[in-house]
Amino acid sequence: MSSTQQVSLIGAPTDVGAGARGASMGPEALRVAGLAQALRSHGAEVLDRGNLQGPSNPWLDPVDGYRHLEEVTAWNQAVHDAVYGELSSGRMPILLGGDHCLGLGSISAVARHCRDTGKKLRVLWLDAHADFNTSLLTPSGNIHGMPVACLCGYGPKELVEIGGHVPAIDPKWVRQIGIRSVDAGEKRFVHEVGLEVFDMRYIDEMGMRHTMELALATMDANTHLHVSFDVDFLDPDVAPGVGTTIPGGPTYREAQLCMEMIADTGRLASLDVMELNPALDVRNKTALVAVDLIESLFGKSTLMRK
Ligand code: B3U
Ligand code: MN
Ligand code: MN
Repeated sequence: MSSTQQVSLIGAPTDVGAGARGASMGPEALRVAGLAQALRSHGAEVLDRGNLQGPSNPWLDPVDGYRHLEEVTAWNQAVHDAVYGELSSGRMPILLGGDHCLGLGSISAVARHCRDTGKKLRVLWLDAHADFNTSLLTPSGNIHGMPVACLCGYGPKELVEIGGHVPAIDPKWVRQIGIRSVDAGEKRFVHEVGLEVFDMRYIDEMGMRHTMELALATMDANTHLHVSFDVDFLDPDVAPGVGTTIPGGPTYREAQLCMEMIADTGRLASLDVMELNPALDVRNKTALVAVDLIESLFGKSTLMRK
């Protein structure tokens, strides 16, 4: 790393896009687990910007295929503005979720910044889910199952327009890793759009090393790498504190390798840490694992490397 990383932590304490309550406590659990100190120990200069504010969770049924669309829009607008502001002042935003609907606000801001600066964008979506539902395909109406589709231009006007450019991103810029729960209609749509997905079957057969080599290929010095880390990416044995645990995820070691290989590129420029649900966690174990993995993302390595 040539110069000191200037990192800004942005808390987004909401669960308006989720089907379970509790991700609203995620930012504080990550702070309690020592995220800022851990980043500083790897040479980053860290500012904690505190928490964004937005509407409370009304806990209502979906309307026309969307649950809490108005509240989700308000939170995503706040996230977009905060992330865009940090990037504009040359800092690296780390969004502390909050549920994954906020990946829309975060990545639409990153995409806008890349348009401003002429950078190429690569998005790594680490998740058990593809998050590629639409109002017609969703089984739940929960918008945390829709952010990738919205970013690619498939979603309600108020959401797809948040970054000021529709679509915010091209599906070709995305690599999904760890996927193992996709709804039937969503699956067809993922294929139709041509999203590049490295699902658990692929990781089982080819290994995490080969998977990451492909997911990180064809980046260059002009690439902005964004990682959207849904904590349910991890196997529930390692990370029980999430709203939707899906068995059969990456082990602790596989996840470490994934993070280390991202760090090795030196291109990481923004990050989301999403869906941590302290109400379902065990003694903050999942937050501690997330912090540990983020340390690897910031260059913590064993003696073999440096
Ligand atoms: N695909 C399901 C479940 C889901 C998506 N993301 C999460 N859960 N965390 C849905 O409701 O869209
Ligand atoms: Mn997700
Ligand atoms: Mn997920």
